[in-house]
Amino acid sequence: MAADDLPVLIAGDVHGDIERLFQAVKPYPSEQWHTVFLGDLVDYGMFGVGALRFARDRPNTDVLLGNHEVAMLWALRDSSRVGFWMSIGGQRHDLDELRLDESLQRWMRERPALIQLADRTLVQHCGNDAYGELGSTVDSINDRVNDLLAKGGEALLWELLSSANVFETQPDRLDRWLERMHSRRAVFGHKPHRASRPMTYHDGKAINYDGGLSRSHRLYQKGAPIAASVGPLPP
Ligand SMILES: [Mn+2]
Repeated sequence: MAADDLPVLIAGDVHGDIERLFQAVKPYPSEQWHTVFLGDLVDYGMFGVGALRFARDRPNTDVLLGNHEVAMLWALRDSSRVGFWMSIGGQRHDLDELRLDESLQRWMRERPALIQLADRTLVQHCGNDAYGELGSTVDSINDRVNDLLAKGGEALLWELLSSANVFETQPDRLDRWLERMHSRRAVFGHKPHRASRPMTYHDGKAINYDGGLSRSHRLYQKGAPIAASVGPLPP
């Protein structure tokens, strides 16, 4: 957890591209920034577990759960899910690595699905209000998420965290969600936008930081700038 007085750096979906991640955070020393990862550090690229460990060990950093972390944990617990997980970019060597590291498994299962910053920014993986099916506050939703991951409830969590981004095109739904969560804007990743900077919608009430960082992602577009995925949160 980080001090509230640091400026906030948001890092969108990394998907195993640790080389571009290192490059992206280099201008932002960890002691000067509160870093928030939006989840989906794993899959597609070769260094998913490496990216998770890097994020875990970076000072002043929060890491949210993405649908890909849930799919990986599901595959870890239930081997019948390995094929599905590999079909969405899962790397078998990463699963083997995670299997050997129980403290990393525990840490993953304890991650929040969403957090609220001091300036009432709500930070989450997908741009969708499906989280609300799990509770009525940030804390109660995260408690339920952690409970599901502790007790074999990955199916429900996978479904919710895989929900399509809707805030870009449904401002009324975004407004209802923000009101319900007592927040002023939502920041998310999950689906690559095609802008050169994090993509802002509805007068800044919704911001997508998934700029398609990973060169291994099926939707990677050559030349996608790093600053589309990793950058300071505007005031
Ligand atoms: Mn993703």
